[in-house]
Amino acid sequence: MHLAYVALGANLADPVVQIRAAIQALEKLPESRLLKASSLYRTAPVGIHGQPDFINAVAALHTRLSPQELLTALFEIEAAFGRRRDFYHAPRTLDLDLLLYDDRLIDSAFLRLPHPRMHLRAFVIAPLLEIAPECRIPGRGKAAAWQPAVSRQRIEKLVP
Ligand code: PH2
Ligand code: MG
Ligand code: MG
Repeated sequence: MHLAYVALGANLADPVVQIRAAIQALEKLPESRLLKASSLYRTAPVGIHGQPDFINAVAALHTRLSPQELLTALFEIEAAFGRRRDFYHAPRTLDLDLLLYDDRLIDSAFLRLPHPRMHLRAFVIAPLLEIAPECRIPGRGKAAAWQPAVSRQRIEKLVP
């Protein structure tokens, strides 16, 4: 079994409903088991302007899928949720990003691990630390050490 972390994000079409449904979809991934899902967070868009706030969360899974198989399965869930890729950083019904897979480092055209920007995003670091406070990001040290770097990004935990 391998340990993987997935980031969930949405900012279109009732994003709270989308993210809750996406967590249920992760429970049904083949050869995998959902271990934990973080709270939902309302977050200011990072690196994009003039878009609605996002709802974000992070999930931990055990999986027998390879990183590439897992990413392909995540793309299939995005497509099932009506994800369109009209332009780079277009608003989305659902974005599923593979953050970490064991301590693997991968740099291919299809997949980069760890996710290259995860340590710079409060919308990843805060939910990740909620479910995995001791988490380490290969090549970047403890995830908790990046909290100060992202502390100016607006993020609010939703009460369930
Ligand atoms: N995703 C991005 C770019 N910016 N900002 C927030 N708050 N949440 C996201 O999920 C997000 C983003 C690219 O996928
Ligand atoms: Mg993304
Ligand atoms: Mg993505």
